[in-house]
Amino acid sequence: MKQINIILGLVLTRVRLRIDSLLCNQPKSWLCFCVVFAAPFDTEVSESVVPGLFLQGVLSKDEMRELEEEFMAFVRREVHVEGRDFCDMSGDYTKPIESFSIINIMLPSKYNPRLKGNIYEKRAASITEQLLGSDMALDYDQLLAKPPNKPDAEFKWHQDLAYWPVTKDTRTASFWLAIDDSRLENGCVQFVPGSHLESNLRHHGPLHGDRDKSHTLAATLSEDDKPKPAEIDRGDVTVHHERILHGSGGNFSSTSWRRAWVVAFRSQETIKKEREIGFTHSHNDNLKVLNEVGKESEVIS
Ligand SMILES: O=C(O)CCC(=O)C(=O)O
Ligand SMILES: [Fe+2]
Repeated sequence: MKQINIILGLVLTRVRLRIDSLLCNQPKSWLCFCVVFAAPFDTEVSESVVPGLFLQGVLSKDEMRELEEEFMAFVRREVHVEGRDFCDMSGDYTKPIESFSIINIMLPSKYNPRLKGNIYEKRAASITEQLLGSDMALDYDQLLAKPPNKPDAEFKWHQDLAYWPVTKDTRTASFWLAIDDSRLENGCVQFVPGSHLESNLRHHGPLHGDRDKSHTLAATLSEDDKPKPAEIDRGDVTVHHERILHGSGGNFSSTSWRRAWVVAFRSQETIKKEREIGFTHSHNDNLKVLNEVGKESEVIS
């Protein structure tokens, strides 16, 4: 039984994870996206609800209020975000900001350096170190917001690695922090269990035919794919693998936003390789670089 320590304010809370069978024989499947469930130390561990690592109450109510305030300053456009780093993941770059369905802000801590090393990032870094080792670092952060009444706020099915240049060391811990209770109705993320074990990435194509028109890539589900919704509460976190197939539906709620703060950790070596070729996770990166992503046949080593 592996235990993960999460420093919650001054209190050290131990989270006992059912990952004894996970950090096992297969180096790449450090998370088996089938039976993983985390619960506060004394709580009974039950069977899987989320096909990924699920950590409850990673941020306290007070911490969430502060993070939400920082988040909304971006949504209200009080923080300058350059060009395509403020975009709509469900539409193309010509869509007017007022009608965005998935407001996507890339690299918030680049645009607001005060966010660097915030409490969420620190906690996620500590969890990552315990899962994957000490050579990991923050590669990028991202804010995603679906306002209420946005049935078209669909984040297309994808594997994260298909969005990135493929490096020799692909290890990633992607943290998805729920700012709102996240449900099917408001467009929670859904994961396809087991898809991270496939030997090849699925085919992904640009949603609008051309990465200069929108950043979004899309894969299609096969009949055998059985997505599972990750319905988690405000302050909870999921951690996912770079090869797991995932996406999310529209926001059909008339009252609730569906907001998430993503921080992704990768090896320092991989981050260095990405930067060397000009890949920074900014949507303003050179198109030549963006057109080369997801090619497993051209591993950068
Ligand atoms: O928030 C979503 O709907 C998708 C998020 C996602 O793709 C990710 O965190 O990798
Ligand atoms: Fe993703």
